[in-house]
Amino acid sequence: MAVLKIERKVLEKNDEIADEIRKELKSRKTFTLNLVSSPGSGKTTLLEQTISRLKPTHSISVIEGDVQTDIDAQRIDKLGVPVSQIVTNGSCHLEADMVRDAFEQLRHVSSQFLFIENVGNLVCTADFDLGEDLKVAVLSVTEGEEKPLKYPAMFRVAGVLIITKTDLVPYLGVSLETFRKNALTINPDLVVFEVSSKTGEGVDAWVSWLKQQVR
Ligand SMILES: Nc1nc2c(ncn2[C@@H]2O[C@H](COP(=O)(O)OP(=O)(O)OP(=O)(O)O)[C@@H](O)[C@H]2O)c(=O)[nH]1
Ligand SMILES: [Mg+2]
Repeated sequence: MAVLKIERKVLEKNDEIADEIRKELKSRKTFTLNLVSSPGSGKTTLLEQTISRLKPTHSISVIEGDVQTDIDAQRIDKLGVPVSQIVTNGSCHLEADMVRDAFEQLRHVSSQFLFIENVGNLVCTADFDLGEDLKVAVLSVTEGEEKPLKYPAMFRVAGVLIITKTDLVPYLGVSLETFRKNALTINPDLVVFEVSSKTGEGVDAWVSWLKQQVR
């Protein structure tokens, strides 16, 4: 029982900090998205594609979360947008206090979009509010159609689902319709996009949806 109480306390503290972050970002009119997925589903590649399309018209900053290395932050830095890397040193998810610290480094820039790329993990990232407006679940077609049913938490808390690597569908014998149906079974309110960051197919639809959110 003591364990349960401590866990609740950790989450309560996290939510308090997340609310502070949300208030600050709201006052800055920054639309904040928290990208959650299993490792390697294509978050950074999607961000690269998204940023290159959004950057001509919108201001953007990025917080990268990884267990080790700043490889993803380096990839984003090449696109010329402000980026701050959180290295969790083992923790499998970002927590609000880490985001608050990373945000301090970006405080001098005001941006219309803040993308937070969470640590690749399909389970515990769902539990932690980071002060975002929206969680975006990213699921690649190589992970299997049944994943939303087996790992429902992430799909339940997300507002958007992006199914990635659609260029690989012909090689895998999977059905995009089944991915979509399984995800909507868990959360019928999900806004679903299907994209290939390799061919660019579907990325424009996602980017125009993003632009509408800040209009
Ligand atoms: N064929 C194909 N490959 C992709 C696509 N998107 C990403 N990849 C590849 O998938 C691999 C992982 O992509 P990343 O964008 O690094 O994935 P990630 O989710 O950021 O990974 P972590 O941050 O480690 O969790 C890379 O080899 C990408 O080139 C896609 O749309 N199609
Ligand atoms: Mg990444």
